[in-house]
Amino acid sequence: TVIHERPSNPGAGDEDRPIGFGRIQRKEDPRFVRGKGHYLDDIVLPGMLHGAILRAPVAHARLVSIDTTNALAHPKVVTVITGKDLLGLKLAWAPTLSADVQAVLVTDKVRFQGQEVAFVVAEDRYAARDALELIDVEYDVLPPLVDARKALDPDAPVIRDEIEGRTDNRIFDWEIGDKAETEAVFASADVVVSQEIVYPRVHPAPMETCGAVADYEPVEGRLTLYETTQAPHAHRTLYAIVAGIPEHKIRIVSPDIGGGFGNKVGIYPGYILAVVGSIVTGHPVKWVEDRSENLMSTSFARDYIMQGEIAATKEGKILAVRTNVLADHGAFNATAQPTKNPAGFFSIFTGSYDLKAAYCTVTGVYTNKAPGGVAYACSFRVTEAVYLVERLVDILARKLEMDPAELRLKNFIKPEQFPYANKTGWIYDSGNYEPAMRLSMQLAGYDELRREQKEKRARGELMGIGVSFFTETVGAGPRKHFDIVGLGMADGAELRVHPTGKAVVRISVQTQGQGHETTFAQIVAEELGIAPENVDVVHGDTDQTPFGLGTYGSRSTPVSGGAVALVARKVREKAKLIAAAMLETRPEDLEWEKGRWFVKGDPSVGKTIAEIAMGAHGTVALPEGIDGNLDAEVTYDPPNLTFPFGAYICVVDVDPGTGHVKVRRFIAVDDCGTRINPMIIEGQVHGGLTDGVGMALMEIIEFDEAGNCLGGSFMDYLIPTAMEVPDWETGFTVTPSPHHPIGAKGIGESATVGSPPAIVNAVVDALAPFGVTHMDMPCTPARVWAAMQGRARPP
Ligand code: MCN
Ligand code: CUN
Repeated sequence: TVIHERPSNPGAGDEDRPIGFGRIQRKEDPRFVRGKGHYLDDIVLPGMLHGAILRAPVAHARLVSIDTTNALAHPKVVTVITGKDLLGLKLAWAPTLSADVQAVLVTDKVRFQGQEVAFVVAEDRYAARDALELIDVEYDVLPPLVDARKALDPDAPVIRDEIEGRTDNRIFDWEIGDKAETEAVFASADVVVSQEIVYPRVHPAPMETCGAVADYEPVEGRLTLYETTQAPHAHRTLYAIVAGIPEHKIRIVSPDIGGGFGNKVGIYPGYILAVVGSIVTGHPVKWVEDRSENLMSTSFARDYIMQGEIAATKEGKILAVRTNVLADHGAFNATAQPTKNPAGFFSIFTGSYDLKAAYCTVTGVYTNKAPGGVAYACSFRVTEAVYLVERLVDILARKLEMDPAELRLKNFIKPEQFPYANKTGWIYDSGNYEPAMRLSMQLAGYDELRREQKEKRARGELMGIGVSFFTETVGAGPRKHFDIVGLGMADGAELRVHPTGKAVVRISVQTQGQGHETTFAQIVAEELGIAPENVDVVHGDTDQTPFGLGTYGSRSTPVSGGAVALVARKVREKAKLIAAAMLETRPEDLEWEKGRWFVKGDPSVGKTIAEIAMGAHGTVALPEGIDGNLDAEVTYDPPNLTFPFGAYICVVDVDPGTGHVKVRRFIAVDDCGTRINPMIIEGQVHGGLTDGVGMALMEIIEFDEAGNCLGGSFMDYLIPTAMEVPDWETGFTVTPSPHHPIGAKGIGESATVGSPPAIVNAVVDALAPFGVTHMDMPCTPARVWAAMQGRARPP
């Protein structure tokens, strides 16, 4: 492990322009900062029509009738599609990514507020929206189920009564770990603490909402679908299966994406409706949702009610963790996650500690809420896992009257224990936790902060210091263990080096702001020794890129990054053979230096990659079996996931009069193994920390008793701005992944995973004088104030 302290925000004007890894400015930014990005809504096709969705005003209701006569009479309306029409096309229900089905348009019953009821196609967006009000729908309102805790009550309304034989709202029961062993450890432990910990429903709320432009060409039967998607290839295969259009006649194009955060993994009814609209009208159809539609109907995140318990010796040796989880999946099980993992990667709730036992059960239930569940930089629910264990460790520290940082240091998995097999079946690839924790404490001035806190407490001021330490599991596959609807999680890469030595690399993952056009070029640059600006990265078009499963769970660098490194190495080896032919020598007599093969012992005689590329395409007599190009392709199936980690410290001040929490400082030390572009990594961390402030202090999607969504606009669903966040203080350690081709681990979700517990731990620490040991997110002024009065909730 190498330990660095790099000041955060080193500023622009960084002159460092390495060939390969390093802090280079993003290649995509010139187009974004000049307003030349090309987003979905920028797409305009000749003859294009516009779609709008009529949505249910209630959460649970029998559909009695729909009358579209008046809407159809609108002069600009071309067609109106209802659930009945889709039944005729066998498209009323579509498979979800979790082996359930979801209604594309309501045919029988409304199951959440905002659900899709009818689709209007008109000449322009305004007419389409106006016509929605001309549709008459009669509903027979039913009692809604909004409290997941009541979902399994015998008298609960059965939400999915369209499924034959279904009499309750249970989706799945899942368990992992050794129950008996864990019970035994708990029974013999000196100290056990328990706490109900709720991770509320939140929403990724990307800046760009979801949308699609469908262009069906009937003569050849070709569908071109422009979509806001994080996984173009997986989508194409699913459309082929669902719509029966041959896969080779479907082209998915994912243009510039204005943020995804997991919101753009699934297939939404609107996408399918745009396709149906195009087939029915013979015109391209654009559908773009508005902000409320995005917040109310697309993939939410979390909604886990966790009963947690932690067992330890009285000296503070943590022995075991156990938890029962009630998972609210909404009206359809549409979470985007590997088939074998109904609770995602939640089973990493064992955290960064060397436990004797661990056990968990997760029960998934239907409620009258929007579907989704795996989104918002969650690393497949590592967010919930880390929040659970890091809150429990803090509660334990309080009980034992130990410093929370010391308690963590005492229990970390030791460097010599890696690769470490935890109690729920993960093999942590590499880690060195103590130096990261010590570095964060040093950057924070931890002891000094504790002294300051003591003085302030004596004066009645409320200052809190929160610590969290996390280990993530990111980068699924291998394909033998992980699939999405049967598609194994591996990714392809194709690399072409053109005659003049300029390269194009084609990848199957999708950038939504993470800077792949820069970092993937840097991987090729590092391996081939050519400048990153001479490598173009192509993604987001199934006609232009090799098959692969797409971007989520921070898998791009771990999987696709591995593919890109390996394809570049393949090109380098091919270049060696061609160079040998050009130099009339044997390949084994050549040696590599960045960018060039040369003759051992005679460095002046050699060929650069550009010269070799020209040779390959030229008239040089090529060795047997070598084609006349400098191209290669690979599909990379990773042997394991990668396990990045980090140590976070948060300092808050709480206003004793109002309960307002101010995040004064935040120190984040991350370890994502080999760092490709430190500037991009810092950007990812800054963004994720900001997410954390949002979730810990502001964001929540709640429902009233009637099932009305209370977070359907940015007036109600508060997201943080620069005003609510401090200047982030970052540091890092480097513990490479032993199995990844370049030693890199994912970083895209680390800060979102690691920061909420640090912030909540800080708030609870600030409220210690009131005897508060836990409070649920978001720690809004009203809730903090209530906690200070000894109440669980504001009145
Ligand atoms: N990187 C690096 N060195 C490493 C690891 C990563 O330089 N050791 C770089 C990568 O090359 C890439 C970026 O950091 O440019 C993020 O890489 P990675 O961790 O592989 O994550 P992904 O690219 O797969 O991005 C997905 C992740 C997820 S799942 C969510 S959710 C999220 C996140 O990224 N959504 C984002 N960060 C986001 N950032 C932006 N701007 N927008 C989103 O929608
Ligand atoms: Cu869980 S959000 Mo990201 O994995 O796309």
